Amino acid sequence: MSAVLRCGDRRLELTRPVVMGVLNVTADSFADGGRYLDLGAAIERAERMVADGAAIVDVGGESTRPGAAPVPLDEELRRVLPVVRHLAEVPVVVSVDTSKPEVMRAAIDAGAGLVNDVRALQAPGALEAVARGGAGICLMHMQGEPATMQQAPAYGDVVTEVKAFLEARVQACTAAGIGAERICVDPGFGFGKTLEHNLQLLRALPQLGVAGRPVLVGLSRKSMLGALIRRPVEERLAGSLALALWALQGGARIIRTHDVGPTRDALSVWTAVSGG
Ligand code: 7PJ
Repeated sequence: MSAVLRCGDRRLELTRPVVMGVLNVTADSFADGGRYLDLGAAIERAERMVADGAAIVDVGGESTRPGAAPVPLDEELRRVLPVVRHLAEVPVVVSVDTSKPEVMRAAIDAGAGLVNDVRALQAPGALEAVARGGAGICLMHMQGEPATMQQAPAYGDVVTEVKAFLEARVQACTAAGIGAERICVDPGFGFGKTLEHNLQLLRALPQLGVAGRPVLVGLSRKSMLGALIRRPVEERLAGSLALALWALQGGARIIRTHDVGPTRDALSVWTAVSGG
């Protein structure tokens, strides 16, 4: 597996795993909706995550949780751009969590080094926006759309299908001029998946680094943990850390989390034990 992810003019060294901190500038995200709509609060939160050891801060203006309402373009730009602009001055890779090519372009111009797209650049114009902007890209698998994806997820073989999708999207990217060194992939836990699908993907993580690209996982506080440990969102940290360690053992190199400090600690311990 390649140990570098190119993010615009920054290189993310992945010989050791890194943390991506989640910053939702939204009204309705399930874990922290409404808390960071104010610019000052968002920036304070981001700087805390950097101080706690985040290598990437993922700024999102539209919630993708099951059933969430779509956000108009203007509103998404208004939420995301000031935060991206501010963080561009901070030594961290700024990621923009969006599926809209206009938001990708504007965020890259404002200093974002990575695009995190739960629709894997399938919107018209999205491949071109990233290709031209020079940013890195996280390609995530999702079955269906957020509004309905958890109603009846179904696969023949979830691992084969997720892997084939990610391979096809890596190919689409390279064909559009996005160099492989700019790409990471993500099986998309909870995005059109039952608990059993998520568990199968976790067991198969070593196979999911398609084209030798680094694997990013988002497991933090997710409802699969609710199902496993029967605890509300605010009480899923220990479960999230257990999944993060499992994912590292399976080869994941970027851990997306709401809890940067504790996750960074878990990664540091894992890295020391694994001989890194
Ligand atoms: C993910 C994401 C994920 C990537 C969300 C939440 C729900 N992006 N955006 N991977 N999940 N790449 O924050 O738990 O798993 S939204």
